[in-house]
Amino acid sequence: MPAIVLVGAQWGDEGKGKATDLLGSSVDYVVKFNGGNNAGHTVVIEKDGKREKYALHLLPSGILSPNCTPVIGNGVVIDLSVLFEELDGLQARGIDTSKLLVSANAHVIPSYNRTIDKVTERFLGKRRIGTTGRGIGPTYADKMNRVGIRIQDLYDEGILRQKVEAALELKNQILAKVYNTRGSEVDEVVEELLSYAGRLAPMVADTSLELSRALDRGDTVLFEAGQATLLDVDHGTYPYVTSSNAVAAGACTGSGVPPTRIDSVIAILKAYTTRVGEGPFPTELHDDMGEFLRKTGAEFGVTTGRPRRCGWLDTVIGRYATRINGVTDFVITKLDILTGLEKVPVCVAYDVDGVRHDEMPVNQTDFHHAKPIYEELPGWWEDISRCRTFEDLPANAQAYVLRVEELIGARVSAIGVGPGRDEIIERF
Ligand code: 2SA
Ligand code: GDP
Ligand code: MG
Repeated sequence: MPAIVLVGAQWGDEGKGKATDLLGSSVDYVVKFNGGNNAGHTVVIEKDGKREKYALHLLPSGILSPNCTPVIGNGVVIDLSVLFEELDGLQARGIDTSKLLVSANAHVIPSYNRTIDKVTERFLGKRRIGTTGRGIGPTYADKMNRVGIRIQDLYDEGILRQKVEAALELKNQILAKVYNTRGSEVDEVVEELLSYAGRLAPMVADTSLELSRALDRGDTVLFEAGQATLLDVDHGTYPYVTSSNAVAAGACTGSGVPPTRIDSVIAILKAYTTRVGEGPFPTELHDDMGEFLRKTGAEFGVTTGRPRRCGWLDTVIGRYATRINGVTDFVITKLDILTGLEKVPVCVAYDVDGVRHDEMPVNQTDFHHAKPIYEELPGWWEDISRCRTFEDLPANAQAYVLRVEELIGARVSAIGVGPGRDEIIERF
């Protein structure tokens, strides 16, 4: 399987980082193709007999696998201060980061876009999106408006200055007049961006060409999505989405590798559902059960520490993820968190103002009104964290996986039973 895309099936934090890290040892390249340091992946690795935890934001999870070349593709937006902070942090822990490649076409998050992200959210008040405040939306908006700053601009000071001047002319006025906030100085912004250019230079590459040659050689390339299907700007719960294409198709535009070269799509589906930020969430639990999932599943944001909203598994969303991403295989994560429940409810369809919907409503107003229709599956009490084959699982846990597989319409090839690298069941 030379080109594999890995995506989140729900609203993110499904455990993509762990899945990528797991595959990382057998792949040659791991490519981040969308988003930026709004992402947060936790990877737990056994090192010298001890469990070590790594939180990654901007860097692809493949950076933790020694033989893997990590790539930041053209579809990513890069906060350079965060990039070097993350690299320094990993180097201090003995991780070799020297193979990292960064696309010359990727966009840079200038400091003024972080300011705009934060003040816009404050201004929106109740209508806010609940962004991570990392400047993601304003930077993608600049890209589409054709006023964005790209990595390659750091090596042409004249162009860089022109772009910053043009951007600030408008943005400083908006900041002052609408938000009553001080703007940025052109010189300061240019100077800060140029200060990274030297250290970045050896990493800058034509990553599309590099990946094309890698695939020609028969190397294995893993494309790792940030965020997830329902946070995708086109196919998610708009406007409560991120500003990039987090679905499998985004791997092509975000890396410069064409669709005809993609061989398989793996979607990560958490055994229940979580969401951070605002927006509709039909199976959300506001009771003790929601608190149980948050506590047992340690559902707090890796980037901002925000408590995640929690609810039951929604297989309407799972089916939608199968269709939109062309999923060939699912990995169900965190099945261990559901241990100890008498019944495990699974949403199979929605009731929208008295009408049953088996598929994701195309109209967002309908989705906001969707009430889950549940099927209750029998639970299990046995600790499953040491199970390593499907047959090791208690009968009711097996039945849960098989029913979910039927409802989402694609094969479940692996099941997570704990956060560790080895706490996984592979099904062939
Ligand atoms: P943004 O900052 O413009 O991308 O925010 C827009 C929406 O996208 C959601 N979003 C996320 N949802 C889940 N996890 C994310 N990353 C961190 C993590 C979250 C954290 O992996 O733990 O630490 O808070 C992520 N990034 C963006 C966001 O909540 C908005 O709804
Ligand atoms: P990502 O954004 O999709 O990479 O996911 P996050 O890293 O933000 O959140 C997933 C969390 O679940 C991390 O803390 C992982 O260590 C943890 N995790 C992943 N798979 C499993 C699993 O099967 N069981 C348990 N208990 N934890 C898991
Ligand atoms: Mg995350």
